[in-house]
Amino acid sequence: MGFFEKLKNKVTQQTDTVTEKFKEGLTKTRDSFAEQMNELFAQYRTVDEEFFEELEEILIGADAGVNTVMELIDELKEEARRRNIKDSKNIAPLITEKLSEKLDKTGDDASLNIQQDGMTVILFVGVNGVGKTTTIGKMAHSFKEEGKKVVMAAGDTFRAGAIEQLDEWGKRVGVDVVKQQAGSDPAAVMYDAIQSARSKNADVLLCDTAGRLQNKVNLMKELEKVKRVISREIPNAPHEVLLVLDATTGQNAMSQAKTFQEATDVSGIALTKLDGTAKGGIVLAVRNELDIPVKLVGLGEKMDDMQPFDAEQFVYGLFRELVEEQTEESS
Ligand SMILES: Nc1nc2c(ncn2[C@@H]2O[C@H](COP(=O)(O)OP(=O)(O)OP(=O)(O)O)[C@@H](O)[C@H]2O)c(=O)[nH]1
Ligand SMILES: [Mg+2]
Repeated sequence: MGFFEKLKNKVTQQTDTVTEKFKEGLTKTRDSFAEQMNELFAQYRTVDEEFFEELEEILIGADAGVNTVMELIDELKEEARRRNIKDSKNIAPLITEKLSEKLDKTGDDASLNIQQDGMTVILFVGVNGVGKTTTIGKMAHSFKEEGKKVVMAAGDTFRAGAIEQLDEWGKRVGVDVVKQQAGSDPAAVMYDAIQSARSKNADVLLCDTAGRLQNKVNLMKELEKVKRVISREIPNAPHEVLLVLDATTGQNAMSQAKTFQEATDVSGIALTKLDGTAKGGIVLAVRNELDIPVKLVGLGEKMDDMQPFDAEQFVYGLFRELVEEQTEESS
């Protein structure tokens, strides 16, 4: 069985809604990528040096990251030689296979660290505007759908309107929000939130934080303090520190990750706004060039537009026309 058949079998084992979400959310990237790939296949009939150079450019142009792309191209060349692929139209399954391998690199640790006994505390960090509050709202909805009791903590006490924004999400998805006045100490909000979540027997506590303070040093210090308070109240908590990155910001997202990684122990990445970019290759760069797994992807603004990251769904979302075409031909 070829890679396309395997891929199709795997993704169709999941529910159609998941596949549809990835399809919808990746439309911009898929369209742009498909167009460029079609041009590439039309222009270069044989898999030669120029073909690979052009492919390299397409991938780098999609924000897939220079190092990752160079590695990928080397592996492709080697494998194409080994499998004796000469005709460019026969290399598409191999490209998708290698891409999936790269995306799957960190394997199972892409799942969230959910406590079986007791409360799971998840802290969301990231610069302003990346989508922290929205991601928390979406996660609250998804945990609630699973039947879990959720509480949210309004830890962004700095930005005007931040508390109200989380409150709004609380109303929308039907989840309690623990908050204090604007300008209060976020560590105190967290302390309160833990007590309140405990008394409600909550399964999950989702903690919002500020994306901007007077300066970056202050922000990092505040996050550290917030984290310390949480750990003091619940050993091993926070169980996840999710760094939220905006996919539309490309290499900027990469440098933000490095800054946050130095200041706090980031355990995973939520990559938002993939629906807003034609450069979805950023997932590849984030996954390969940072030592942090991508755990969640944001594929739109609605409450059910957040999905656990799934390499196969992602690759299928990008290549589905090709996969459909070629699996139909061969069946
Ligand atoms: N299209 C799209 N928009 C998103 C996504 N996630 C968040 N947004 C939008 O991005 C904007 C900023 O989101 P917020 O959740 O307020 O970002 P934040 O990180 O909390 O920002 P600060 O509170 O200022 O630090 C909002 O307009 C969201 O609707 C996504 O996956 N797709
Ligand atoms: Mg916010």
